[in-house]
Amino acid sequence: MPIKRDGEFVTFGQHIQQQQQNFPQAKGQFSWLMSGITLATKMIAAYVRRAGLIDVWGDEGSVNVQGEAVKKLDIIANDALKRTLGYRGNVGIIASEEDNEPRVLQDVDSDDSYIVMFDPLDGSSNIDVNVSVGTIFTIFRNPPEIEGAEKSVLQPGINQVAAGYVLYGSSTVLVYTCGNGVHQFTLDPQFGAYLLTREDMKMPEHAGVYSVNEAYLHRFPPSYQRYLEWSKDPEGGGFSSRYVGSLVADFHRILVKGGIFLYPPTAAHSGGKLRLMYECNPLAFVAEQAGGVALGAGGKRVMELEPQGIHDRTPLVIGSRKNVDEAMRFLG
Ligand code: AHM
Ligand code: MG
Repeated sequence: MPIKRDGEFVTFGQHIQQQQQNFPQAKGQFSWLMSGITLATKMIAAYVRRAGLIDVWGDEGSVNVQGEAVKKLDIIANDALKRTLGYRGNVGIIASEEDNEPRVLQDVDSDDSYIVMFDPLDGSSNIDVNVSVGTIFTIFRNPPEIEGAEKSVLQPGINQVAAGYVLYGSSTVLVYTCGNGVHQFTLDPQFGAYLLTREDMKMPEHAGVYSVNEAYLHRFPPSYQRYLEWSKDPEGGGFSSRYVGSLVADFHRILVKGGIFLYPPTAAHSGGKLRLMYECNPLAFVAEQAGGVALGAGGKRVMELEPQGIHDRTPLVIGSRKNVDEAMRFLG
């Protein structure tokens, strides 16, 4: 049930405004930017709900910068975000996992300019089979002293101002943090509004569940193989397993129920498959704010990795604090 304050439901817009009161550095313009993201995700949710009824299944026919087949819905989601953010005067630069380069929307003329980066439709290979997909976003300040979009966006995750995701699942939920806890909103299709349904979420400290594409086991480094062997050994961890193949869905389950998600280096992706800027940084910010841990290349904290390029990838180990500590006894 939605959480009520003074007998009233709390919408996402109201929540952001209340958060801003606690952050003198966050100006009113920030909620205007966030409303661009919520509008786009409501549009995407509407398309996802009608998949199969309208022509959004299947490949669009091209290959993106990541070398993956572009789905029709990837394009729709990417365009929706670019259009809604394009109208927000305080969004200086946008960068999408689907596009080759970041795009400058406005030149920086104040210290109230932001960079928005997003994975418009995460897990899009699941769309044709009615499995959950998501949108991941992160927001940085647009530093006036740096010239050039590529240089401006190459910031470590610790600089994130806000981050989150929308999961188009059995219901549509939006989870976000701006460094003051993690909050969840559920889209009420009748009102067309995101209503607060979980406040100050905390990830359980440990759970006996791992999430990994285990079909690649023999292509993982031996340390990961040993950890996974221990995890399922009834004399070891005695874990169960869940894997959706949409990062947002796999992560959301861990946020709510605890456990660990791993995307190790593989023979095909020796540096990891998941994208540092569009996927790992935003989820790491959410995980840490909920009391969890996120480690990337070299076992380092994801949010301290220095990006060399906007499409950098990293291995990822993310989840409950004690699960990650346990895993690092094998991986460290
Ligand atoms: P996408 O952003 O192109 O959809 O790719 C990322 C997805 C993640 O959602 C998911 O965790 C991963 O790829 C699954 O990869 P695999 O099929 O190798 O298990
Ligand atoms: Mg993705």
